[in-house]
Amino acid sequence: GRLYINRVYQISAERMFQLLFTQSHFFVNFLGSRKVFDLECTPWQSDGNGKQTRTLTYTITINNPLVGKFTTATEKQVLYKGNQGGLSYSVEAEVLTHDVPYHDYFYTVNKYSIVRTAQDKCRLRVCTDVRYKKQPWGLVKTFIERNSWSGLEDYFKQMGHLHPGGIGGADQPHKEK
Ligand code: YK8
Repeated sequence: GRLYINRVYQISAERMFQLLFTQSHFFVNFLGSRKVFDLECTPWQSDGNGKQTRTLTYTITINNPLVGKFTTATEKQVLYKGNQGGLSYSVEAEVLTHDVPYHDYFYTVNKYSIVRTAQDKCRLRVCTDVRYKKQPWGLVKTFIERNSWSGLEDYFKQMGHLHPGGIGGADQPHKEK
């Protein structure tokens, strides 16, 4: 996978969670700026085993000439809360884009980790991975990856820059073993 954000922000871990994983003004504005629309989301629901899940559906505007102008997407998020309560959050999100070429071959997994580093500071890390439901032909795989990474990089760079504290942006992505 790739690490797209890894930085300390001047807000509490709880606040960071609220900003990114509830329908906060920040998040709704952010999606608006990405021309993501028709957002619908279920509330967080506990599965009884310490995990919570929710599902988002939305339509994404794509600025890639190879692809149609829009795609619908379904994002399933699973939340694992740190046992210290409010100190750390880890969210794993599976994103399926339904109307792009080869959509039946691949999906994306984004892992968000929010860890408290001080009373009003937290570290946000975002790692992403492109995964396959069926193995594509080599050339197709290259094509899927090239286009996915560039779209993901663009998205998370902006997310890293847009946070309310106004300090810094996303770090340069790099490959992780
Ligand atoms: C979520 C991954 C791939 C997709 C896109 C597909 C190109 C098709 C490849 C063909 C357009 C918000 C992306 C980037 C759209 C945006 C998705 C976002 C950023 C030509 C082979 C949407 C996180 C997320 C996950 C996956 C991203 C798509 O919160 O390139």
